[in-house]
Amino acid sequence: MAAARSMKLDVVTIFPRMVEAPLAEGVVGRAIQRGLIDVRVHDLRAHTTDRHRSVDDVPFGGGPGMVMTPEPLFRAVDAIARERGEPAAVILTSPDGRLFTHREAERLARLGHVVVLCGRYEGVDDRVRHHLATEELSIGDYVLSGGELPALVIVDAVARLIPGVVGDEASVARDTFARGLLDFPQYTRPAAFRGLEVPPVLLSGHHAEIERWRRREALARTLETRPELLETAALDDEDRAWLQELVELREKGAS
Ligand code: 4GX
Repeated sequence: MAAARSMKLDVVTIFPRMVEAPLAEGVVGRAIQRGLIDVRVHDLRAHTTDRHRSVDDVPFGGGPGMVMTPEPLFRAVDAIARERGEPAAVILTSPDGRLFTHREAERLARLGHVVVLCGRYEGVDDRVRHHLATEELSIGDYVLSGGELPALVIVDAVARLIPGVVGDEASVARDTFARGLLDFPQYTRPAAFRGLEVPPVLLSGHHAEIERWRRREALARTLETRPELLETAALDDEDRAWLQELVELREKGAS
């Protein structure tokens, strides 16, 4: 059988060290060492042509702040395409993008080669958005000082979905957003800690009961903190009956 070609990821940034250091640690660091993912970080300034290596300029029409200039970004992607092959997607990280979700991570993990452009300053020249980026993604509704953390978030979430990156495939499939529900509570030893005891069912050895308890806890947590997830989660009749019970209990408690 042909060896699986590892997923290629390229990150373009004016702060390469800010991206490189986190990538060297943990699950992602190990995946890179093992050749399961091939991540390169590119210094945008290496693709400038002027004496000052500038990557930004004042906005046409006036206004505060600076805008990332198109030339270095286009040149960086051209160089990546030459050295690494044509990417399947060029992502611009920006608060104006579509929300990056687990579903988006699953889609990107199937692409084979993805470039992430880290925006800085007030943003990028709109010709980058229209003619270089193939998509624009936001990691959430808050304002960061640059696209480097979003790029790391995207690389991390995508890397975990590449076969072999996370040791236990079953645990990836069981993850919160893969299942559509929040996680059930986890405990480890000791069984009693400063007088706080682990739920007895977990020590009972009754696997069916443990599964039922976990399912119920996951449903209760989801109802409490992320009720909108229940609209799209796969629920059976027993789940619905338990949720109904929780809602009734809550109504009694409130009155
Ligand atoms: N999820 N930021 C990007 C500059 C910028 C603005 C517009 C391109 C277009 C963010 C987020 C985020 C702050 C990174 C503004 N670049 N990115 N930067 N939230 O807040 O992705």
